[in-house]
Amino acid sequence: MHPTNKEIAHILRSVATAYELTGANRFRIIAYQNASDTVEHLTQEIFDIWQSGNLGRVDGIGPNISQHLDEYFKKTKGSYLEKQMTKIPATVYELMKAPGIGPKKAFKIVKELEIIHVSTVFKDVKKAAKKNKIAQLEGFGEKSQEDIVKAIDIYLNRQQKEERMLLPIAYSLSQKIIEYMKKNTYVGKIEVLGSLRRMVATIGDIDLAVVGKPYHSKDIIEHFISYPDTISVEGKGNTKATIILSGGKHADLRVIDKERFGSMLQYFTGSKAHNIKMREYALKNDYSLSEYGIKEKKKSKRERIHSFQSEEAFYTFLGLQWIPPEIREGTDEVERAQKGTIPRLVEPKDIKGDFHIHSSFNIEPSHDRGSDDFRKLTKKAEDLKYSYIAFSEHNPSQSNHKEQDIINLIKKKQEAIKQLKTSVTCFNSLEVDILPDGSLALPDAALKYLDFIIISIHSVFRMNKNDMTKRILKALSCPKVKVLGHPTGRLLSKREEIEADWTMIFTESKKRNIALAIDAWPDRLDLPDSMVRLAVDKGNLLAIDSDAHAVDQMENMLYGVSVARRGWAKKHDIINTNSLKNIQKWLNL
Ligand code: DGT
Ligand code: CA
Ligand code: CA
Ligand code: ZN
Repeated sequence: MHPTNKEIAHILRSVATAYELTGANRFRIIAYQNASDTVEHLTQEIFDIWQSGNLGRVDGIGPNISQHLDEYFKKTKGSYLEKQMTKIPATVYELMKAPGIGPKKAFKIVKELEIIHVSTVFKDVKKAAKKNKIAQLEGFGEKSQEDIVKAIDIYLNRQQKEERMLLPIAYSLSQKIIEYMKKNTYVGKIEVLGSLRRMVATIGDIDLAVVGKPYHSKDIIEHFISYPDTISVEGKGNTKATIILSGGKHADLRVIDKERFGSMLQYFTGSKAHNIKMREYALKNDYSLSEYGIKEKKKSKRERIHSFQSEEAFYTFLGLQWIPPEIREGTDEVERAQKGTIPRLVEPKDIKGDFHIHSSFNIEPSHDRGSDDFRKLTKKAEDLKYSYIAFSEHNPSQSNHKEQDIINLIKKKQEAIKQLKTSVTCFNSLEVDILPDGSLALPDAALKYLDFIIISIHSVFRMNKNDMTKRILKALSCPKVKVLGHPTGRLLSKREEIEADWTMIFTESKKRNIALAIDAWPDRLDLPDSMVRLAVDKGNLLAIDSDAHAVDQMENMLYGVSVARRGWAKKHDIINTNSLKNIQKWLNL
């Protein structure tokens, strides 16, 4: 059983906590906290990285921690990490999962109230609070007791949502299973179904369909349940099975013969809402739908089931245009397919550039820096056949620099970009913080050395709707702004969207020819798909940005394209499908 990124991140954070409570060196604590953050945000499994011998290459994990992880992965008895963790009761770590309950508070509560069972720690703390026992602890009080109960409720609520996987994690997991399944000679075509095929931002379980002869299906199912990462088999029939993988994720597999593959694919791709709309539509034409195909509801005794090899044939039979999986969400796609007005949605190959890449160039930024240099990033852009990219690091921190320092840094970056030898045009940009009052964290005098800027909110996410709207509108008024970065600020299952008047913001962005970002970072996917659709209907420009902080992350563009497709975006809605010439015009260069 392999430990997941979430588990490793938790262990590293726990060690940081143990250090903190035992009064260790501050840098040590920070190193473990950073390593935990890094692991949590990896788009690959840390275990896989370790297995391929590349642990040393992960930025944010130093040689020491890397060695301790190696020991841990090798399952050495009494490994360093485990030893450190056990210095503190396990209930402390568990309680700290609730937002705002820090190590010291957690430790005190657990110790004074003698809470020893990890599995019931939240229940026990809430019970104690009911009896007013926490308020009576030294350094606590009524208010902090209330806050603790609130924090626990938020955590428990969130936990349900967190059981879903982020799209890229589910996607790469499904690719691994597919690769494994192909080793069985009876396995024909294989496809993902369900939310994964529709490229939903978070995935509940993985659904797969395999083409196989009925008399081979037992063999195929046996092969599936022998998948190496299986911890248990939940259901096993002749043509389908469910396995539970380490980390508790489920995968479903169905076997079907070639002749009925299309109908099955359609049925289990969903969504449920789409299938309901389809059923209603079919009924009007006296058909009923099932996973096996389309049944004619004739008065005669002999019923006929039409089955389909391909999905296209299935939709065509019903007089419908084929509907891309990403928009099968039960909005108006069935009506549109009937009229034949489903548009050609934007595709990965339409993308000609990326405006949001964080390089390692030391602009002395306010937030995290990227880990790869201009050369590596441009090389990757060439591989992706891009025409242009923009280096958009976070703005230099304002507290540590005078205005002239900032200008000098930007000029220095501009020079460095000019020296690059590449066929890809590189723009000099920055991702500039929108401060709480709507001003930008960059002096006006610095703007003329930049080709354009992206503006984003990175702090003070909680604000009333009115003030937040004003804040963003004010920021949009700066003439160098060309992209509004990750507009809603959401982090999937971690942070809610900000509250703002999006109609006003979209109107203003449109007026100013500013693109709304679709940030492709795995736990952002921001704008969310439903808001993309609103923006598309309104005629707003959109920019699909990788927000890459490392070369490989430039490939996350794929997930941004999926969000765009789920929002019904066509090629011309997306600014970075344009030729370099059009882009230069848009940037007034
Ligand atoms: P998920 O797994 O929560 O991310 O979402 P889905 O859409 O993958 O849902 P899932 O795995 O429960 O089912 C896959 C698809 O199968 C679903 O989108 C619709 C289709 N389907 C058709 N009939 C049924 C049914 O009776 N029950 C369920 N659960 N799904 C059905
Ligand atoms: Ca599913
Ligand atoms: Ca399923
Ligand atoms: Zn950002």
